[in-house]
Amino acid sequence: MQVTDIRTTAYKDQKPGTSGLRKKVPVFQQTHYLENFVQSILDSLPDIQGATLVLGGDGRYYNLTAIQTILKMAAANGIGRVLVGRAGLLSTPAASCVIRKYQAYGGIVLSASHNPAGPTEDFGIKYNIGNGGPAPEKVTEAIYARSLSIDHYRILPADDLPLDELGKQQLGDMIVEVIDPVADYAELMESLFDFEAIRTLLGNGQFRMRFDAMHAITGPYAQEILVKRLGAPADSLMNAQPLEDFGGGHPDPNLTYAHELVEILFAQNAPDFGAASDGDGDRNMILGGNFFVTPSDSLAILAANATQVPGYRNGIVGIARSMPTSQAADRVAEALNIPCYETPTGWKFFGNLLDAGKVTLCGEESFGTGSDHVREKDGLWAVLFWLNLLAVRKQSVAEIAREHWQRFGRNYYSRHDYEGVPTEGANKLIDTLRAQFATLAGQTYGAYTVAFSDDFAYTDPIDHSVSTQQGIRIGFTDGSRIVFRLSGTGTEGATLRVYLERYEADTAKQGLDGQVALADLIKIADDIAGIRKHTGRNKPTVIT
Ligand code: G16
Repeated sequence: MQVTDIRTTAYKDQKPGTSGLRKKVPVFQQTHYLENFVQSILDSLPDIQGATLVLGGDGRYYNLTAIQTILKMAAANGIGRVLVGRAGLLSTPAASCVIRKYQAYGGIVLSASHNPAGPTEDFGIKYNIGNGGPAPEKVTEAIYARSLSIDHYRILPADDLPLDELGKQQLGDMIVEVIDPVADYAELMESLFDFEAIRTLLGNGQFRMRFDAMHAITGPYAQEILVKRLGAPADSLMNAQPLEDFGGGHPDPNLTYAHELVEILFAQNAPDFGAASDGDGDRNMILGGNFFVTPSDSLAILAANATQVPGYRNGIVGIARSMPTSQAADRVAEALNIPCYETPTGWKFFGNLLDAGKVTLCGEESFGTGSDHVREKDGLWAVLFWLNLLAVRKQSVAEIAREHWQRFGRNYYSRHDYEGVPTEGANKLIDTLRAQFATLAGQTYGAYTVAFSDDFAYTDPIDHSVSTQQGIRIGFTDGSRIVFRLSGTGTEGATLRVYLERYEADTAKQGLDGQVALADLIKIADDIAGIRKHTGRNKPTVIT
């Protein structure tokens, strides 16, 4: 079959954000837009002739169209073999698992994560390297640089391949192997957790759980693992049928967007355990009956209890958290006498630490938790970890969390998001903060005195690469913090994120509602940054 060389013109807006290139579907549907970016990826990778790539996505609208195009381009560019999930499906952690297990060169993952899906909603594409993790900045920068000068791409003029049956097919000189998207991942989970103990818990006739797949990718994974292998009743799963438009929902597992699950878990006679995952299966939210575990607390609790779970029985070597994530995990690391690393937002920053064996567990406030078992955050992994803990400790979610606070203190924590605000106002807000760096330290706001303010910068301890301007920190003398960042994953205007944290050691004062405990800091954030003025909003879109 003859490879076709197609002339194209570069687009100037293909700069990957926090996690790959995310745009509205109509943007991807522009002439050659997807092809330009795919060719830019392939052109940026050295020695790919004959290599094996993994390909799959979260099943959202445009997933299959993009998969067919990418297969034909991979064949035209000399890729030797592509492992593609059946029907083009692979959750993000499963893609990472498959890349690692089959020692693939890398993978292309199609997802806009938790962003809504459909003909006028979001689509995304990212490249993962051979360790199974998101490409580091030097790779994404090379891809972007290539996208600015690209003038042709290569594609094989072939019919679309059938992707619904497992097995091998030939596309030009390339082999396309359709794989079961769930099997390898399920096997990995079974190697990490005590499935027998969880099976006993789920089958004891008393324990009740709900898992909300939000009509996104984790439905089939939850069906296989929770229902088939662990014996959870079928009605433990909600919205388990993946849909191209995620049922019109916003599959972001937080208190606002997973409200159907939240209402069930906060009702009278609530189930014992509730969890949700996002569009591509890498995020998680953990709930107990009438109890919400913040992602920051979840990381700290998993770390403190890791040895109770088979996969981590020998202990953890270190923890990493993104800068805006609360410092709850730091306290656990200190008690365990292991290091805790603070990285910029973006799972890609954990890759080097995991590869170097410096950390075992990682987590982010943005509902991401994971470990060295793959190189992505992993929603169902976190759910299984919690179920394993509940099975072993024979306590409720709330009891485990409260005991944790008694031992380590409680880091009250909340994030306020202002979504889709005008970019100009958001940038002005950040500039206003930067302009105050020289004068903020020493200023007093009620009971709080500013100790420092800065732009977070990170030097990777392994490859020494430097990332600057990763969020504005305002630290107070009592250890409280306010952090301001503009999201790198949105596709409409700007999203301002305000992260608030206060530590409470006194066990008598640990039972407050988070928003109440943080009320003073919430006001101070507005006083210092002029949030209302610059965003034109008088309240956040999402509070987590
Ligand atoms: C991505 C990244 C995460 C990051 C999150 C939020 O998650 O992988 O590391 O914390 O975005 O980023 P931002 O605050 O820039 O919007 P996902 O689940 O969207 O791939």
